[in-house]
Amino acid sequence: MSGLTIYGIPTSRALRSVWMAEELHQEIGLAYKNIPTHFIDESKEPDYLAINPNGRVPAMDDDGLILFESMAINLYLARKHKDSALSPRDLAEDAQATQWSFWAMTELEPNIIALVVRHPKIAMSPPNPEIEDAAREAIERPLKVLDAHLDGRDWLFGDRFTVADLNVSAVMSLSKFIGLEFSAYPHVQDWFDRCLARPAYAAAQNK
Ligand SMILES: N[C@@H](CCC(=O)N[C@@H](CS)C(=O)NCC(=O)O)C(=O)O
Repeated sequence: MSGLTIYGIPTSRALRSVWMAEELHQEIGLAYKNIPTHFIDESKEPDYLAINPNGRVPAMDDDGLILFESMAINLYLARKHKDSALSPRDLAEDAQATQWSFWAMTELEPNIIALVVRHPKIAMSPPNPEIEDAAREAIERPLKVLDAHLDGRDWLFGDRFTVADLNVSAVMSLSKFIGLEFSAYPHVQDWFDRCLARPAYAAAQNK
């Protein structure tokens, strides 16, 4: 397919990549299309499986380059569009963007998801107080690390909102589904609010 296409409905992890594409659209005029593929059924259709054989969203087609994994898609788009403020400016920034993206996916996401899927509002898995308590405890360490890192900083690195801020806050935004707060971590909460106040985040949600 020509141009940039992001597959996936915004009420899913696809929001991360739609948000990234929307940031680039608003900042540098990048044109993109969002095909709102649902993750339950549409992602299992043969046409979609040919794009992402995992049957999950998001996926991306950029002039024939096909990628899955939200963080990989966003890092690729940031690296490609060097004229964007979200793009890493040098190898050191690129390494930090990779670090924080991997960190969000390994330290935070599994534990936030463990809480989201068992929350009565979502109820995708049966409640399990033992797993939920362990997940709540497990996010304390990374949140303390993030809070200390953000003490005296507005953004994860540099003087601007970058793909790293987007990737980490987008992973954390799963918490919105269940009203999970970060107010015990004041620097995290302020930064998280700053990230989610981005007009592109609102626009991506309304796709
Ligand atoms: N690690 C992947 C996870 C993608 C993922 O699990 N997406 C969910 C929607 S939030 C999905 O497509 N689930 C459908 C399924 O597992 O069958 C990413 O970040 O892109």
